[in-house]
Amino acid sequence: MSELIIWGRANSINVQKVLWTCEDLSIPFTRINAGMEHGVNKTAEYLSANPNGLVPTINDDGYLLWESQAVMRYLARRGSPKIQSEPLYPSELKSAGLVDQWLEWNSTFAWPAMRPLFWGWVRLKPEERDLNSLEQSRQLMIKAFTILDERLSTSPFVAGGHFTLADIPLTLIAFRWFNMPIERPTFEHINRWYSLVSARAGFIKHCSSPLN
Ligand SMILES: N[C@@H](CCC(=O)N[C@@H](CS)C(=O)NCC(=O)O)C(=O)O
Repeated sequence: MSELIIWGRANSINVQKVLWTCEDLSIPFTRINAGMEHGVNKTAEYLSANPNGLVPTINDDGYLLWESQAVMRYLARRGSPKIQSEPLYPSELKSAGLVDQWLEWNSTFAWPAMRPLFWGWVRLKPEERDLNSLEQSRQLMIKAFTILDERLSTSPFVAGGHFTLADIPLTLIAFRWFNMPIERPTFEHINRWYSLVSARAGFIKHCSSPLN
């Protein structure tokens, strides 16, 4: 069986979700740069693997898959060479349902709330910034983090008592939140959780470089 291939630039939040998942599962991989300044993702070859022309895409011994959170679930179900006493994606129905709930919430609420703020501060030139849209995005993030903080006031991790896939995208959003020059209210429970999740090897190795 050949090594897992991950296409995607290392500074992409969606690629980082997959890299961190691999680290937690001890899955070896080769990453090929694609996207933005690296190109590749609009070539005919890439588009035949992922017609969206977005990253990440994986090739697992000929099996092609895209959509970062589908890839995370696939890898967690595919299993790990290491025994997992606290599975990233639990098989028990209700525990898995909670992981799915928060992953969906990340895709439909938290990341859409954060994206304009992130792009505005990190990827756009000062003269390109729309300050109203940045403020709207910051307010939506306060709403999202109020919901997350309430959840974390009664649950050690996002989907329950241990670290799961659901913690990964939300940690990446929190990292962006804490590293932009914005005004931030204090979220006590998010702070407690963030100090734990941001100390994990997968985050430190693949997700903690300065934002760019
Ligand atoms: N829903 C998709 C979104 C993928 C996506 O938007 N990827 C961005 C990077 S975070 C991308 O490919 N942008 C174009 C580029 O990098 O050239 C997923 O979760 O995989």
